[in-house]
Amino acid sequence: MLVEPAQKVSASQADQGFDLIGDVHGCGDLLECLLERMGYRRQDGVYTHDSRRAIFLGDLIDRGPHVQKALDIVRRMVDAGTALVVMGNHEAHALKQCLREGGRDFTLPRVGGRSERVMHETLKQFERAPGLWASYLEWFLEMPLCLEFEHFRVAHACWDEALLRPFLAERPDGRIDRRFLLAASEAGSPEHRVLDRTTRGTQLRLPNGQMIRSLDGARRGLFRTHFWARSPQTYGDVVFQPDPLPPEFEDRPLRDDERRRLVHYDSSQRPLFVGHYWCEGIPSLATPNIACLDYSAVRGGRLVAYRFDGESVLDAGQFCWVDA
Ligand SMILES: [Mn+2]
Repeated sequence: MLVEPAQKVSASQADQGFDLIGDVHGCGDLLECLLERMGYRRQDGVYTHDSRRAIFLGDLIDRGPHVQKALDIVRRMVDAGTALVVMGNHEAHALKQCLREGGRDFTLPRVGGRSERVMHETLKQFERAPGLWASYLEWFLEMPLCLEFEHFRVAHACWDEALLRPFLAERPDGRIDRRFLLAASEAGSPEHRVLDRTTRGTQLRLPNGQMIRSLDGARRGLFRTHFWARSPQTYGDVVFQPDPLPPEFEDRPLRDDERRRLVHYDSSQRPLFVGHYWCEGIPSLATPNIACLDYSAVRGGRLVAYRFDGESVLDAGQFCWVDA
């Protein structure tokens, strides 16, 4: 797999543009349409562009009808060096559920909560190819948690410098391993903090056991928060998800302990690309240096890319997408 140590690109590679692609979630057909729209052509079974490379922001699997196809496209590209990929929370979840300690024991998890049901639907698509699923699990474990280039950064959900700097000092290629994964299954461990923060971002719990009914029918006591408000005062200043907060909570002041748990990615930092947040509508920039590329393709939204040419101020004209 082509991930350079410390994710540094050589001079020749730095001349290329990068096409950053949001959560695919098993929408293999849609992914083909997007790649073709951006000028990628299939050569010897691999989507290739003359002068650009793709970077997938994670969450290739789950929810969609063509998980195998999506994985096949992306793994071929990564193996051939025409794409890079970072791990999403869904790949991390699959690893935790299926990849047991000590090696090659791949097992179906029990059907439990909502995320297990989602994963079971994915595993059904591999019912006749358990060896193939096992090989993809091994591949998920090779995915770096983040990528850092001279002119931009990539993570599935959040770049928390305070956590990622020491992590990258220890693991310059951004990858984890079985030992790390096992340690990360213990809530509150340093490994858990890095994996959870990077693939799932920050969330806050609504007070008094209040629940949000989200668009997929689930009830949640947590809401997803973003990381670019300079001095957020209220829940409404940091909420980042399609499900609105109950109106009485929009103006609720953040407590000090809640504010301390939030992450801030400063506007002076190099551009950052994330997926994860189920955005809707016409793609737009979160800030001039942050773009979220998850536009809910698997829920009938759009599969979105940003065509990055090294600019330090992002440009909404660089979005490219296909409608689901
Ligand atoms: Mn996702």
